[in-house]
Amino acid sequence: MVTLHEKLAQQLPKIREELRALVKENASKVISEVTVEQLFGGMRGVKGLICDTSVVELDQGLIIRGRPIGELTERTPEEIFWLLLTGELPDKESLKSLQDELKKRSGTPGYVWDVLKAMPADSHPMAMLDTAVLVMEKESQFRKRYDAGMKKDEYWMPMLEDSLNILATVPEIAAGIYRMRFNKGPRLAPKPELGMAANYAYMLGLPDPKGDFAELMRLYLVLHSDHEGGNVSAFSGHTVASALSDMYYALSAGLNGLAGPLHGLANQECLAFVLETQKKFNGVPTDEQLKQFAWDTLNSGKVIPGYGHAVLRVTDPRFTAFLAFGKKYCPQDPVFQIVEKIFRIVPDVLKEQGKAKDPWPNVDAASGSLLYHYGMTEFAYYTVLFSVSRAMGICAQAILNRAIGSPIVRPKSVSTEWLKKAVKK
Ligand code: HAX
Repeated sequence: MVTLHEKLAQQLPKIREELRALVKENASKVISEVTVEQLFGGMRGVKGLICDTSVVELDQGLIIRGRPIGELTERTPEEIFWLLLTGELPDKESLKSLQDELKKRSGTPGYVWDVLKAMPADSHPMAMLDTAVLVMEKESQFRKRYDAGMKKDEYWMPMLEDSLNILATVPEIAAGIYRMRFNKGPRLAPKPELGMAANYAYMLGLPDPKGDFAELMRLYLVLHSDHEGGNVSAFSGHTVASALSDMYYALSAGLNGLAGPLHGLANQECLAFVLETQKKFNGVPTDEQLKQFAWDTLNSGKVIPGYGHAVLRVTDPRFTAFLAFGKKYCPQDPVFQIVEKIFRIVPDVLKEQGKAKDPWPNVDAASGSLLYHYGMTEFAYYTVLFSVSRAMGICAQAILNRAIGSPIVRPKSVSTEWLKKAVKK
């Protein structure tokens, strides 16, 4: 049995050595170039970052350390965190050691609740979560050790400490926000012995007589855990961490990006779209009705939430996993049936319109309908669930970036005047 700390301590020196040699031998080799379109297009497709936790292939979707996400859907979030960091799945004892670590670190500082209670009652749950993470910055081991003087090779260790402390408390904070923000009654004390997913499901306090909702939470936390390094939340987190800001600053920053409607907030918009469809047609629409509604939505200048992706060009395998869950657990639910029907109708409409490069569903197209089925009807909360999961990826990336001595991020910007001159040459 090895602990996560021991495993990384074994792996990292070799990885560092390999990377140093790789950079030294290939320092001036060109692997990407930037066109003017990319300059104005959110740097789409420009290869300018290293991320080893996961890759997103346009024809396959998320692959965590060489394993397609579709092969990981039976795993627990703790196993995924280990995999993200080490490239391997833990054996039983190692997994238990990680779960014990998280159990030991569970318990949210009282001042977090005081701060959350002081926020306006109609604050967005994401603003509450990001504030809670930031306010815990004073707990940072990285900052303490950095202030005391620490060798660069050791930076990853307190980053791991901070990450474990964060991952041990974030589900409790997130569940507390749900109960507080939506008047669900007092907070429920954590039961960390249940493991991350079932504990989170329990603390949310929704009725779950058969344990299906806990199962959905497990799947949800696995599927959203990481999505390589260039998406808004991962890249924001990475940029902030690169200034040697600690994990609390970096995670809060990353999650602020996740709160945007083109990124993590899309899941709340997706369900709103599905429910709007249901209301308009008084139930599940016919194929023709749905097709017309999709066109009306596009013609009014709106996007179809849950469809399209900056990288993917196939149905997101995470959507496929949620669809399979819905087919197993709630096939008769009309909201889920609308999600299935949208999947049958909308890609052809988007293809016919010809604007979206990817006409297929992304992860957000199905998840909301499943949460809704289990009684979580507060859409504004959905991105918090996403955040609890994505915290694993952002933390894992930050730990590894510290380990390989990632320098401060500082791409060069140019002015439009400069560009005008440059393209004339
Ligand atoms: N409906 C209608 N039009 C769409 C569309 C959709 N679902 N997806 C893309 N388009 C349009 C774009 O608005 C863009 O139009 P303009 O040229 O008029 O600006 C055009 O198609 C080309 O866009 P693209 O290159 O295919 O897509 P981008 O890489 O720019 O953006 C987005 C990717 C996911 C933001 C985009 O597809 C979108 O807005 N989808 C709907 C919102 C959504 O589902 N977001 C969640 C994404 C998953 C995620 O990150 N979760 O965290």
